[in-house]
Amino acid sequence: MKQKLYIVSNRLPVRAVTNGTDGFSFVRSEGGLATGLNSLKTNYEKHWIGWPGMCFPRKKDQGEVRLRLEADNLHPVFLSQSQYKSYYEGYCNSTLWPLCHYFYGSARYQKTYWESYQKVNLAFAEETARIAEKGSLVWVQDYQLMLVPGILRAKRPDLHIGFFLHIPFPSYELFRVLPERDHLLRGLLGADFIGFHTHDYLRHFMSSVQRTLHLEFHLEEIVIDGRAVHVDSLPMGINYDLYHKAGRKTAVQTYMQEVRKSTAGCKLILSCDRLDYSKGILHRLMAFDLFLKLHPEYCGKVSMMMVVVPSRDKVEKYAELKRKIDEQIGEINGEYSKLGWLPIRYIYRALPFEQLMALYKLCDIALVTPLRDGMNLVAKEYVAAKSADDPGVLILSEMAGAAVELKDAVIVNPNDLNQIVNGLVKALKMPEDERRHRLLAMQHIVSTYDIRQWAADFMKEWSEVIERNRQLSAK
Ligand code: GDG
Repeated sequence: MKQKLYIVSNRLPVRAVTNGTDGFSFVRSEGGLATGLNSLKTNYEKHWIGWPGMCFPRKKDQGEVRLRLEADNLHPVFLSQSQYKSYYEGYCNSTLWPLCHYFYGSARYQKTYWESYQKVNLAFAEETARIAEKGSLVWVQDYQLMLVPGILRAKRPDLHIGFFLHIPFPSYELFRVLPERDHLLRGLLGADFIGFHTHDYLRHFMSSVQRTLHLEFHLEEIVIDGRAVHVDSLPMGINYDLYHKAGRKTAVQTYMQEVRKSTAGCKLILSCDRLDYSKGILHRLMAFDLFLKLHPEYCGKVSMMMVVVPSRDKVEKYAELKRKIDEQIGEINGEYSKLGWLPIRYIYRALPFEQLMALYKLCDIALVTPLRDGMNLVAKEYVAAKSADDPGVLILSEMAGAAVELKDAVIVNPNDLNQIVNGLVKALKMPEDERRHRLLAMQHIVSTYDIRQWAADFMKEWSEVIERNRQLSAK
């Protein structure tokens, strides 16, 4: 019989959408995580616990949603509108997110946010405790659910608990600012194994544990309540083949031709992110403005293809960012446009996969300049999508976790607009041989350590930790 693996994440890999006036249906929203975990399907029977993407106030609807989802091993946790506001928009995205991305001054502290975060984490842990089979594996994901491992361990000590943090773990000097720092750390330490994207995040976590909880650690192991918690850095990868082979799809080629028709003779720069201040979109726009000012020879010859995917736009900071982006694009286009040439083409919506792939394939440069980013998968996807016969250049912020692996990108500090401008000029002038050499070196890394390898490594290391703990407790 297959071992059961329960994945607990804020969202299920499907989301409910309203259908007409009363009904609803489910759309799959497969991200990288779902793909990586699907590759483990031969070894485990997978179950997923998470929010179905919509609030269902009526008990009758909740019952129906549960019935329909459970047929696919998906287990919903329902949130009320007010929980969505205070837990998700509140503690998750107005307190933890800005703090972990070094936007200390933007973090909001409200008692109701924290109370709601605790309640929702409890609800996720209770649902997991209710359905998980004895002795099975529970893999909790990300900053929305940092208390779940601790609650679950208290309720169900028979379970094996893993945790992966997808965003940066900030330095102790920032983390200590959180009034609830002890609770969050103790929550995380309920896991047997905790993974981070980079070694730096891991170090920050270790020093927070040591200085906040005064626990000792040896190498990558912390001892708490007579139990060992192991930590490691495992940079998340992508489904390399999916992106590398995307250009063969007819739909992708058709979109490429369409875009090419209206941008002939122009070098294209890709800018693609969720709407988020951590992604450095405003700095990127300022840098592009400066680039056009300092290098008028490129006017009419270079365009930026800017895709911004709506996200958290009910949070005031995000709504304000959207307004500023719109304004700045308007100003740049107003100032530099010529008949037949637009400096920035702007799309504010998520593109279908094939259209995004057409942009990855067509753009000569990807400008990925977050001010902070746990990893940044767009950088890896762009590298995978390009090919040796048309080698693109990746300009990458040193503040993205991806910069640890992608050393052959043109690395810039996103706070220095001149570095971005120089990066653009360097990329535009780079000889084809050098572009190819850099691309192939990065493709080697991204294809070797892909999402399947990441998931498999996490599971392997976690099972070794479980085995060691078993032997320790048998002594
Ligand atoms: C968090 C961390 C970490 C983007 N535009 C479109 C679209 N996308 C897809 C990309 C990519 C994903 O969204 C974005 O992933 P990122 O990693 O860049 O950023 P976050 O959403 O902030 O993710 C991050 C990640 O978790 C994983 O651990 O890397 O640091 O913040 O896959 O392809 N997809 C479609 N249309 C778009 O217009 N279809």
